[in-house]
Amino acid sequence: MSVATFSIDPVTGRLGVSLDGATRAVPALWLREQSRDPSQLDLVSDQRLFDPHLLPVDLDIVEARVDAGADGTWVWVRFSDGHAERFDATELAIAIDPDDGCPDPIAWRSDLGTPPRHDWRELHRPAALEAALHDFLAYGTIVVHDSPTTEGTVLEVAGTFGYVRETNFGRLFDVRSVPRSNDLAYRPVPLGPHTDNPYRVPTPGIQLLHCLVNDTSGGLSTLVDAIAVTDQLRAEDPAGFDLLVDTMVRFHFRDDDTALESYRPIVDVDHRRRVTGLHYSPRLDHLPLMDDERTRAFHRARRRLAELLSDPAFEIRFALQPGEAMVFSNDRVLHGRTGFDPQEGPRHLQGCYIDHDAPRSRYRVLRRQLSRPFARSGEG
Ligand SMILES: O=C(O)CCC(=O)C(=O)O
Repeated sequence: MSVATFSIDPVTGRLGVSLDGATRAVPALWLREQSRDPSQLDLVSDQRLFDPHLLPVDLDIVEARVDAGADGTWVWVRFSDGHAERFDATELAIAIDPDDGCPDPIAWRSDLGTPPRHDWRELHRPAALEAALHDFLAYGTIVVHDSPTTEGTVLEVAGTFGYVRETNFGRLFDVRSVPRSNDLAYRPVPLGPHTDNPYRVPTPGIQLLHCLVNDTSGGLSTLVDAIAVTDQLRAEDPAGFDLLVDTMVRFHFRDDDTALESYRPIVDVDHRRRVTGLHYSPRLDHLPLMDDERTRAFHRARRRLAELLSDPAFEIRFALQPGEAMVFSNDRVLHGRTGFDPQEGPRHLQGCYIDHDAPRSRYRVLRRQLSRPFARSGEG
């Protein structure tokens, strides 16, 4: 990863920044917005004391200097609105290429074997929780083992990582075979890889499934990493990948009390077009009317996505044992299960949802409390 460095152009005297082998001028308006002067920024809340949209559009840098010394490198600037400030070059470099302080995702395939495992009895220890959060953020899934097999434990496990999100299914939902239930998850049928509730806004970020009992020989849990699968899809068919990113699909759910509906793409990407996850549930998606060629191309791409999601090379499959809770990013790690025969004995899981933001926040706070060095993403 290259780090932005600042210099003054010896010919023009303009302040420049070099990044990824190219040097360009630093826009005055951008730099002025970075102000950390106490007259411009409340240092306690880290919130601005001025409205950046009120800066003059023709703002300029009238004088600039880069000073390297024992206390670091500083960029001193005087702006045409009279404001002068000494900026810490390291902080400016971070503003250009921000690091959110969480590990980067690690794409995985079937050779992962099982999700990283963490002992419930240890998670009250900050270092153990930090390690569990690290693995969750990197792999998108962990299994918490040796938790009690009492009803409602899933909420306690969820509370360790974030805040429970209640839905029309309740604060928690029971996954067991119920004839004529309002969701196929509550029948003994196999479930292919899917994300939950793509019809909800926002979709559930993280799902927990906690096993209370499984006396059947089936009902194996399956997980697939959307990042690994879409890496492959993008390499094979970049245009098809783009269609799955750029086509808004309608998802909906209806029962007697609920009517939910959303429009979103099947593949979600971030500002750098890196895949963050999928909205994928082949029982629930409805295409917009597009021209014939685009519709066929979309179908081809979605079919290939489905093949890859079901390819054993990408899937891990395991029996969730009583007392184990599977925690997984609902959009990044698609889940499913093999079918089971309810005549063999009971199978009962309890599930709930939490949002993405709390585990990330807890990880950052724990690292601060444990005095871990601030690491660039991916350095753990
Ligand atoms: O029964 C399971 O293991 C998974 C259930 C499921 O896919 C769900 O509740 O969304």
